[in-house]
Amino acid sequence: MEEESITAMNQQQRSHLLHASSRFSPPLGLKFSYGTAGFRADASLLESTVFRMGILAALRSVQTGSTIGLMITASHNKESDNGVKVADPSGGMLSQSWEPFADALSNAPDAQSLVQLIEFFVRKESISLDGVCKAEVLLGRDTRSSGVSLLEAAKEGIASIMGAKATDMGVVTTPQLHWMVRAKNKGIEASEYNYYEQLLTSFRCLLDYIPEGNKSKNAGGKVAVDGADGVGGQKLEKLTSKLNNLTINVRNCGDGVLNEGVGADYVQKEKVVPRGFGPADAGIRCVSLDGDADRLVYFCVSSNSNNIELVDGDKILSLFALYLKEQLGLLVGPQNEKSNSSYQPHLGVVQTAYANGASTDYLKKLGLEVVLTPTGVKYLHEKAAEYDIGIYFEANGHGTILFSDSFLSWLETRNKDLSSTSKGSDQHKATVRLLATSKLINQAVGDALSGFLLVEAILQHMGWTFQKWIELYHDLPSKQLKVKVADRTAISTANAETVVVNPVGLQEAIDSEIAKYSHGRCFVRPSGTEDVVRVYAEASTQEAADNLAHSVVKLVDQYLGASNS
Ligand code: NG1
Ligand code: ZN
Repeated sequence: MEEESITAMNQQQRSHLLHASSRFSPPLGLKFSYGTAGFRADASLLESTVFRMGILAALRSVQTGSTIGLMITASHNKESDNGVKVADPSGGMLSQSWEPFADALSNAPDAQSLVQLIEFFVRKESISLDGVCKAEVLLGRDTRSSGVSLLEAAKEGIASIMGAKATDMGVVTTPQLHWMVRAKNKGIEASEYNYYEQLLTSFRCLLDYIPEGNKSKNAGGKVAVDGADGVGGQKLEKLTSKLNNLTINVRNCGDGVLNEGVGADYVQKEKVVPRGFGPADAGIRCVSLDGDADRLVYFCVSSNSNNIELVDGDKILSLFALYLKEQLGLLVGPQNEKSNSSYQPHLGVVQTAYANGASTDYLKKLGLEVVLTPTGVKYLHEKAAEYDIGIYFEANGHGTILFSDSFLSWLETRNKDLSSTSKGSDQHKATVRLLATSKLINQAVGDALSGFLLVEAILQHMGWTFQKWIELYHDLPSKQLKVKVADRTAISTANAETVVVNPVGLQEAIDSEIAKYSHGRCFVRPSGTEDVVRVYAEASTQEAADNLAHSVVKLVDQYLGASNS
């Protein structure tokens, strides 16, 4: 039997990999899982996992013949945690078909079994490792101090695939790295400078195309931004002086502890002001980014307490949906109605079960198609990509707008035609605005910086005050709790996580609790990022939502044998 002829890895590569891997042993007794947002754990436990993800990223690059991204971040988690995730050639998340390989790699007990796993995988996927492969991985990290040594581990992982090149993009936001991967694979220069240029040019274009009547109404003004003491605030500061009519005051840029009492996750979950904000900010638009700047929420501070009015991902999505529906209406006539145009672009909205029920009602009343997917941006993203324009947001502020390639090329042609036949017409303006929106909003992942600029441009376009946006609809009171259980995988769900399938009987018990409340809605699901089961409840009053959530926590305890709650 000629072993060499059927193997996809030559001997030199095999011993190189074995040698490099022997320096990175995984911690004993731990099981890693790629989860909904890559691997996350205490940073001290992650060296071998990050090294192995370097290998995976390089292999993915060989297989696809494209540049791949590797980002070291634990987003909104505490500073002492870290994490790693991989970006595919489109800039989106790593293909789900590779996740089992990521899990297996990170859990291989030693160098020998790791190399065996890789050999088996490359043969199965017909990836040829002959020592001269071409692969490129763009690396990025957030501001966590542990990121420095983890980045070195990633570089060693990449270097263990002979011929693979690692390009360090430095400290960047997660969406910047995803944007760069996408840009690189489209032949655009993948620099931070280019990213800012694209954002600024498209933002200015949207301002130039504000309807005459709204130009002077509520234009620009003051915004205060909470940077979560992470990378986002630092990056936004590079833009502030270039944003003509906006006065942006960026706080929490890194002097305090990352994500501690600050950031989008804190503000959205606790519904109080972040550190550095208070009653003096009443009346102005306040924005909170998360630790790696892929999420944003707005909030309005109360003049006499630390309470806030939260403007979450659902309301950002609703603003975007309203604006895009208006532009499509100008372009091809109202959606869902007969029009003269032969082409009816399909606009869709994607949410999860965490979306406030009031937002879903509002969107449906607008006549929009709304679908729910399970939690995790990869699911929302995949669904949104099925539309000509797909808008997706999680309530926590992660989301973006995807424009299909076919719709964009149709728009380009339409724009060219209209600029020669009816320049300045409503139709022409709509094509310009839609094209600029597709460049401003990150096509790879949710991006707090580009989302922020789009919100600001749309508010000016509409001539709206912050208050007017807040009052678009009124959120139903809600409560989120988490339950520590012995084994969260004992819960399985269906219908976009709205129904518990296992353990049998739990859903019926939840249903009879819900029935006691007006506007009651409640669901439970195992978290993909923490070892807990999450409980979400909604009802017509805060007290009722709290009670419903607490009684369902007790049911979860009962059915799953909680370790504590
Ligand atoms: P899990 O832990 O699976 O609930 C959380 C968020 C998700 C998503 C991921 C990744 C909630 C309820 N869940 O997932 O929406 O953002 O983290 O960061 O906010
Ligand atoms: Zn994040």
